[in-house]
Amino acid sequence: MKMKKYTASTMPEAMKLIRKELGEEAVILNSKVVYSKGFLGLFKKKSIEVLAGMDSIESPAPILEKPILPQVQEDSSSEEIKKELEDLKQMVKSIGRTQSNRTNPDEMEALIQHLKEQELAEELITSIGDELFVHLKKNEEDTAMEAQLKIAKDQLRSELEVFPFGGISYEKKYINVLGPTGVGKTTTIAKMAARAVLEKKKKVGFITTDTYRIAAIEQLKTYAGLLQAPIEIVYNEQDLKQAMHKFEALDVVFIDTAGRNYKEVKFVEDLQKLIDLKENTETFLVLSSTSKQRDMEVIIEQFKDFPIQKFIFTKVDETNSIGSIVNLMVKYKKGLAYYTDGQEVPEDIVEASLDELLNLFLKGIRYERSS
Ligand SMILES: Nc1nc2c(ncn2[C@@H]2O[C@H](COP(=O)(O)OP(=O)(O)OP(=O)(O)O)[C@@H](O)[C@H]2O)c(=O)[nH]1
Ligand SMILES: [Mg+2]
Repeated sequence: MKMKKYTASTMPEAMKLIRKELGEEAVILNSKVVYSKGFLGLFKKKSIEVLAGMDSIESPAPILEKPILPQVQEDSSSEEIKKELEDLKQMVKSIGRTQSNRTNPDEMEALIQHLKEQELAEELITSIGDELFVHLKKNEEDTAMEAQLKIAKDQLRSELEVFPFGGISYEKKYINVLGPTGVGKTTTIAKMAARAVLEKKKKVGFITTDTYRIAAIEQLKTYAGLLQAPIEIVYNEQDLKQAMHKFEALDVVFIDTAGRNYKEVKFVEDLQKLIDLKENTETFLVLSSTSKQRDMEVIIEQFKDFPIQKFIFTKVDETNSIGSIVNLMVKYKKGLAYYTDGQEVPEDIVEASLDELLNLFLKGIRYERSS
């Protein structure tokens, strides 16, 4: 690939130069705004520096009198080379994006800073930064935060809209709630169950496999009692079968599990045997938004054999940075069912929607519920 740096006072001017020299097939590998020194720091002149590249294979081939290779062979090999070059081009582009070294206009710093404080993944910040950069170059007067927020929102929307949002579908009878110790599984079950009873008029029941601690059973019993819903404690497959039988007439059954043994692979395997995951079950993984992203990734890996449809993030009231919610959804291609924002049952739970998440994410530094 042939590469060359061009300097011009505007982007269109730079593009003109590039097209003239490298032709229509030239690709922009990087661009940045540079300021000339100026007299005593005054009268600084702004210009655009663009790094452009050109695949020599794509330039018009010289016309040969006699083809050197049979036509068919030439076609297939040049196709292969073209494809390789295309891959290479994409690679160069993606390197350029993540290691972006352009000088951002000052106007976008506040928003970029907010995204960093939210601990949004670097690639996502870069993709938003690219959009902001283009916008600010095109409309130099329109630096308003409102316009910038809209761009950031649209960019995040395009990353997230492919994933499912929203709570219990009520299409499956069993709601299997998994997650590490103390993230708020039992509390979140109580909140979801209260909504199912109060808002959806469903007949609910509870199964707990958390047989390690009396307190855990008592905790769920208290919530079940408040909702006048039955609860079954399950120690083995036989118990589970009986509980399922007893709960035949119910609409929704919440399955609570102990968090503390997820580190032990054997327990995860036992649990899988205990609960027939294929049959009529919706599975959520509960994570606390106060955890470190790296730790959450380890947990997600541990649960990779479970058919997790959506995440639930708890404790968003206890953190200032919720970028990890977005990062993990994108990284693991999962939806978002709910997030919870306090200890009060049943109030402190929000059914997730893409708009709600974007508002929450792009709001001021401190969390406040947007509705
Ligand atoms: N601030 C805040 N606290 C929460 C939230 N959700 C749960 N908690 C608290 O977190 C603590 C643990 O909640 P549990 O529901 O017992 O957690 P768990 O995942 O069932 O825990 P184990 O069963 O021990 O694995 C409790 O003190 C809850 O009140 C939330 O959204 N915000
Ligand atoms: Mg619990």
